[in-house]
Amino acid sequence: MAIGVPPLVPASRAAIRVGSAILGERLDHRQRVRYAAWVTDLRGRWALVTGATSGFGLATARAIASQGCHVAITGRREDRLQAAAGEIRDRYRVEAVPLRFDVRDLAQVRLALEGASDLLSKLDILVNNAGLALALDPLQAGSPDDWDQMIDTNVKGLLYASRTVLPGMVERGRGHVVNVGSVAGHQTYAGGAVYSATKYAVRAITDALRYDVLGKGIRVSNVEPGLAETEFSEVRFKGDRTRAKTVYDGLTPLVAEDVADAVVWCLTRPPHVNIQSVLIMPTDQASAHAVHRRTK
Ligand code: NDP
Ligand code: 8X3
Repeated sequence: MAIGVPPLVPASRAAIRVGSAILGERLDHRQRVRYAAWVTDLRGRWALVTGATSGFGLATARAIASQGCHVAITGRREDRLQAAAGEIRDRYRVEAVPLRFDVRDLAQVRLALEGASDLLSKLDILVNNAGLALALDPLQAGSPDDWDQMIDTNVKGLLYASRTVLPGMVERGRGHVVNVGSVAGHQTYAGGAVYSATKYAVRAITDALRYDVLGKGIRVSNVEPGLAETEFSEVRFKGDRTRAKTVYDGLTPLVAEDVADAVVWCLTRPPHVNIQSVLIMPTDQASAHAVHRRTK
């Protein structure tokens, strides 16, 4: 599905009724059959995307905004947040609210989200994307500080944002939580013990949340990419750009827009469809361990 393509809108009154009550709407069998091709309309809705100062988060915020959805975007880098919010407003003519906070700090998460006027009372979409990997050391030589940062960001940060946003969704009986997992949440690799553990945890939390909100009109998805060229490897190797580049040597990795496309696809399925998981890999990658690299 191409980003920015307007949704297919059946013209009947019944269709408009369905479309006006997206995300969590219950349809009878006849409606489900009739509107199997109906896509959820994001126009006028509100989404929160964490980690939107670069990579998947920024591309996802843009892609969601291109569908007419207002966005609240988060990250720690104020200059990037302001620039992204300004660009999204100008380009897509939607509201874009920059919220600077560290997802590792529950007090900051709550203060930012509860303090953003009536944001929590209107959020239909939460994309839990903020995250990182640090280093590729074997566990016996690993840095406990790196472990803390990965666990605190990828697992606890996701929990903090979800805990703050979900009560409003439950109250309204609708919503969609999209977590960003990884192929590393299915397979481990050398030097990836803790990063993998965090993404296995994301998968477990996503699956368990589906039970917690069952019957409450809330969809829960896990978008799980393989190798994608963003700032991810630069962060992993602590600013060493040369080493970061070697991760993608000789292969064609995913770009952030590929992942954003998958997120938008999950969000825009008909209301009765919950995409539980999308494992999205480069064609040059068969698994965490099998990558095809062309020699020069
Ligand atoms: P980037 O480094 O480009 O983006 C990471 C984003 O997370 C940034 O916006 C960053 O913002 C934010 N972030 C990191 N730490 C914190 C924090 N403590 N508080 C708030 N925001 C934070 O990487 P990607 O876009 O590639 O990564 C996004 C997600 O995708 C991560 O969860 C990653 O694990 C996952 N992933 C990445 C893959 C890849 O190959 N690239 C593959 C599979 C999954 P700021 O620095 O401004 O705070
Ligand atoms: C990021 C992809 O292969 O570095 O989640 O774990 S990988």
